[in-house]
Amino acid sequence: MVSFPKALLAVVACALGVSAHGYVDTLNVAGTTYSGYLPYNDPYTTPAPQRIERPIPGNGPVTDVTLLDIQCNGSGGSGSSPAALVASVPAGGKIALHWTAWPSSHVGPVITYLGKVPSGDAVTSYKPTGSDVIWFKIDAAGYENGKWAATDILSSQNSTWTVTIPSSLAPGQYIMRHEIIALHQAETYPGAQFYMDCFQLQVTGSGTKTPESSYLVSFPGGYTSTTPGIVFDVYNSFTSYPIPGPAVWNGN
Ligand SMILES: *[C@@H]1O[C@H](CO)[C@@H](O)[C@H](O)[C@H]1NC(C)=O
Ligand SMILES: *[C@@H]1O[C@H](CO)[C@@H](O)[C@H](O)[C@H]1NC(C)=O
Ligand SMILES: [Cu+2]
Repeated sequence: MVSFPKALLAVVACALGVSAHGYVDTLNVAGTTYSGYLPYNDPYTTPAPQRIERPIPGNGPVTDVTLLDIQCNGSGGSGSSPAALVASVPAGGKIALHWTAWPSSHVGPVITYLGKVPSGDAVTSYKPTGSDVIWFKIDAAGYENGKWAATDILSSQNSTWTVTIPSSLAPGQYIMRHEIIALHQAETYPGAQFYMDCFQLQVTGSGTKTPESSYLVSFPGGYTSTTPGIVFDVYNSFTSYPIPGPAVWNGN
C-alpha cells in the first residue's frame, strides 16, 4: 500500500470541499437553544432569519492574521456585520457551542474571547475596529495528555464546547469570539487556519469586574505571524503547544 506523508493527506482532505471544515451551527446559552448563522441557508432564506451570530461567508478559514476578518470572519477584509438578536446570559452561566462535522486532521486549540461593547454603543450595531483593544480570553484548551482540543476532545463531547462566563464579570453587552485554530498546515506562515464565530451577548448579574489592560488585545493585533503557536509543526514530535494570545482572564 502506498503511504502518503500526513501533511499531504491533510492538504488533500482540505481540498475535498466545503464539508471538510466547520462552524458552530447551534448553541445553548444558559438553557436557551439558538441556531448559529447558517452560511449555506440563511442568505437564501426570505425573510432572512434573525440570529445572535454575526454572518460568516462560509465554512472555510481566515489565514491572514492582519485582516479585520480575523475578528469574526466577514469577507473581503471588511470585518463582520452585526446581527439582529442578543442572547442573555448571567455572569457564571454556561454556553455550549455545537460544531458541524470537524475533520480529525484539523488538530489545534479551541479558544474563546469576549469583547466588551463600549458604553454608548450597542452590540447590534458595534463594529470593532482593528485598533479597539477590547478582547480578553475566557477559555482556552490546546494540547494536553496527548489530546488536541479541536479534534480528540471536541469529538468526545458530541462536537460541543462549553464555556463559562466568569462569575465576577460586570454586566453589559459583549461579543463572544469562539475559535478553532487548525494547525495541519501551520509549519509556515500563513498556514494556520482560523475558524471563528461571533455571538452577541447581554451579560446580566451583579459582577463588578472587567480585565485590566494586560489581558486585552485587538483583532487584528492579538495574533501576529511570530506569536508562539501560530507557526507550529504538528508532524514533528512535541510535548506541549503554546496557545496563542493573552493569558486567560481568571475573573480577578
Ligand atoms: C471566512 O472568510 C473567508 C474569506 O472571507 C471565507 O472563505 C471562509 O469561508 C470564512 N470562514 C468561515 C468559517 O465562515
Ligand atoms: C449532540 O448535540 C446535538 C446538537 O446540540 C444535539 O441535538 C444532540 O442531542 C446531542 N447528542 C447527544 C447524545 O447529546
Ligand atoms: Cu479544512
